[in-house]
Amino acid sequence: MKRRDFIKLSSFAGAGAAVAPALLSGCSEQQAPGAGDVTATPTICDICFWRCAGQVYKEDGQPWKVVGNPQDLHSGGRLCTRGSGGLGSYMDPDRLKTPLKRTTKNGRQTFQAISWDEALDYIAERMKKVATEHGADRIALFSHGSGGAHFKHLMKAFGSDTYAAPSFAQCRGPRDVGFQLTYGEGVGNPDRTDMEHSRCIVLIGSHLGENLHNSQVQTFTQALAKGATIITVDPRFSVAASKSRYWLPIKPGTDIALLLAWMHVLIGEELYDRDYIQRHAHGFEELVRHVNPFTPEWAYLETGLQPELIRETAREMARQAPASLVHPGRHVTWYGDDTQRSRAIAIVNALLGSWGRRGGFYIQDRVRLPKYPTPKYPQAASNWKAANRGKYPFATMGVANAVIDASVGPDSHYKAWFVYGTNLPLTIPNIRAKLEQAAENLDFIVAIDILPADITGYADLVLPECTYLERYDNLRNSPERQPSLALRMPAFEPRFQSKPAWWISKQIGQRLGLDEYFPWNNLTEVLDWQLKQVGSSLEEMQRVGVKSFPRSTAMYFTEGADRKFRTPTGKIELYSTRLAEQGFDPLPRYTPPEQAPANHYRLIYGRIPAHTFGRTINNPQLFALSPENNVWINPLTASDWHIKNGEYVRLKNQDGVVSNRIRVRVTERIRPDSVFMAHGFGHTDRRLRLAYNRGADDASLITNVKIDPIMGGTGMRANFVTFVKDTT
Ligand SMILES: Nc1nc2c(c(=O)[nH]1)N[C@H]1C(S)=C(S)[C@@H](COP(=O)(O)OP(=O)(O)OC[C@H]3O[C@@H](n4cnc5c(=O)[nH]c(N)nc54)[C@H](O)[C@@H]3O)O[C@H]1N2
Ligand SMILES: Nc1nc2c(c(=O)[nH]1)N[C@H]1C(S)=C(S)[C@@H](COP(=O)(O)OP(=O)(O)OC[C@H]3O[C@@H](n4cnc5c(=O)[nH]c(N)nc54)[C@H](O)[C@@H]3O)O[C@H]1N2
Ligand code: SF4
Ligand SMILES: [Mo]
Repeated sequence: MKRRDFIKLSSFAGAGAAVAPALLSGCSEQQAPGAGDVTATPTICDICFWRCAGQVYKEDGQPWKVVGNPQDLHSGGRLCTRGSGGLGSYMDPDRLKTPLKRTTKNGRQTFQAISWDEALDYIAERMKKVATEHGADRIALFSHGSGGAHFKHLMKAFGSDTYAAPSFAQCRGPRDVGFQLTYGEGVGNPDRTDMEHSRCIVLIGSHLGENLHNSQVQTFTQALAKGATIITVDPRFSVAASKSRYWLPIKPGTDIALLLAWMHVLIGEELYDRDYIQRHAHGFEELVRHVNPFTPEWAYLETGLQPELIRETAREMARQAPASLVHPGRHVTWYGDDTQRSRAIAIVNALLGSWGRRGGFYIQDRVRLPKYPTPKYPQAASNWKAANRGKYPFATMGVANAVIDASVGPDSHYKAWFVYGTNLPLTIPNIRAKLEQAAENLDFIVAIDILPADITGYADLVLPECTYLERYDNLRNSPERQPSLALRMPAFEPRFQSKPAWWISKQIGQRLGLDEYFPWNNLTEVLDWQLKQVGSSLEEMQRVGVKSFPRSTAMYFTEGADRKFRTPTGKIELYSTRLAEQGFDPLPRYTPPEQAPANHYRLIYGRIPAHTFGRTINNPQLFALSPENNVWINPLTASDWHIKNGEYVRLKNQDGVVSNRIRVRVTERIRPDSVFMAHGFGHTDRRLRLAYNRGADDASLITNVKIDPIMGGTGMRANFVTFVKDTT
């Protein structure tokens, strides 16, 4: 037996038992909803990370519904499908109920329920042991989601400065770095696209409408209603493509060729914003020379897009500029040259003069909210850069895959992990073998989750956090159009023995002698103190939930004025001096994608409106909407393989990995050379009684991973699949 087997089945969960999804009858049978004693409690949705403010309605103390807070400009006062199903996360009967400790029973590893005191004492003891034997810096934190901030604070206070979020190296890292290199600042969260005022929007991949980042979809819809031109570049006829004037069904992986050809047209036909470029840009001459060979005719051979279509779309972008933007995308770790693609997107936007302009990209602002005073953190002996071992010089935070690499083997840099709210086995491609190896030699792994998610099977200790509807968290203070603060507070008592992240981290901190970093009894004291510094109070926020503040900066650049950008040249760097310095291509280079092996199809994946990754599949409300994913196959492909609509198949990738069974959707909406599936399905932990074994997991098929040398991102779209008829 290995030191750590992946535990799929707890000794006390009824394996595989079916649960009726209709758990949420909500209010009593006799009366209409809302007829009883109704209360509303402010919250911030945590079903994804857009963080819309909402109100939780209870009737006679019973859960009724969660809806948007009308005062919240950040969300347009509305929640999306998933956010409206938030009660399902609270009500889920499969939630983690007590702290769990790995133990061996009759020669088999399993989890045993233990008390909070036992769990917290154990963790503090193990942390001290690692600190004594190796150094406090040898503990890494993986985190996604608001509660992670409390663990980040704990880790820093303890002397560890390794923090990695898959939302960087598996998601938006390349675009943040690409824009940072070009403009000296990133796109931000929420993305600073000024779509409500745009007259032309170009979407490269970004499948808004299926990607349901709430207010972004709303501003996109506003632009549509005002007659903006939408140009969607996607090998799939996405929902956004169906709303577009131009759909460019590009050959996957060739977007940089298209972007270079657009630059060629904008420059060659003198359609770019000459004044903007002269005033703000560095390296225009180099760019002119660089894009000279990349004609639309050249790009046609790469992308399969007609030269006239490339010219016409470039002209349309320029016609509407500067209220014209190429959306930077969000999940952009596709082909391993993603920072270069993001740079190319940034450069097209510069040629259009849209950065800092109305209808392009606005300047974000936020509330100047002071931090609650605690002592300075100790200097950690090493930080996440140690895990990168000199690679990925432009990573701006821990690269999750590099931290995992540095946790494998007896001489590994890291000796212990905290994993908060991130489901590594389904999130980082081709990672299971490494997770097992890391688990073999790490001193301990603690997982903090609300569900027995797949990652918990690798942990020594699993801590049940309460859901967002049962806890306080830090205030939302997102950089955006209109600065605002929003409060998340408990609408319900925590179910079972679950506890909030702030409480867990404080308890561990106290056991480590770090009391001075937690000089309060309850997070409410911190929130109240902070709010009072900006003229509000916890009492006020408990009433209103959201409070807007005036902007302290202009929303757009001052027309005709110079500006200093935070780049080495102080200009928008079309030619990146920083990339050149480190030996990378200073201007975006196109690398043709790998070709499919015979009878294989490129695997592409994305979102569906009803779910957020894998985190909502077991949510009874959202499961009812969409219990499994399907694979989109073009009718030509389906007929070659004699596959019928609705039939189940398995997908087999170029390395022989076979997926779970997945239902086929035969549709013209996908190119014949590709197949498409939604990410997040195919869970492997039986304790997730709804999600277990439903649908297929795209991550398991992504064994060819293209690492971006600039920032460490994991390019995931270099994989191909063929079909295995399902006989079960
Ligand atoms: N409902 C819902 N919404 C979500 C999320 C969720 O889980 N559920 N997650 C949120 C998060 S964290 C993120 S990062 C975003 C991600 O959402 P996006 O940033 O929009 O993600 P993409 O990878 O662009 O989206 C996939 C699209 O890219 C297309 N595509 C595939 N290959 C190529 C190619 O080579 N070229 C081009 N041009 N297109 C290609 C696919 O067909 C698909 O339509 O969504 C957010 N919104
Ligand atoms: N193959 C493939 N891989 C991908 C993607 C893809 O499309 N395909 N998308 C990528 C993208 S864009 C991103 S952003 C990442 C995201 O990947 P992750 O960071 O892993 O995010 P989630 O999948 O949402 O994982 C959430 C985990 O948090 C737990 N959780 C939910 N709510 C809470 C809570 O309140 N408290 C705690 N403690 N835990 C909670 C859930 O049960 C789940 O285990 O994945 C990336 N990886
Ligand atoms: S976009 Fe939807 S799921 Fe995400 S925070 Fe907003 S309401 Fe919640
Ligand atoms: Mo993401």
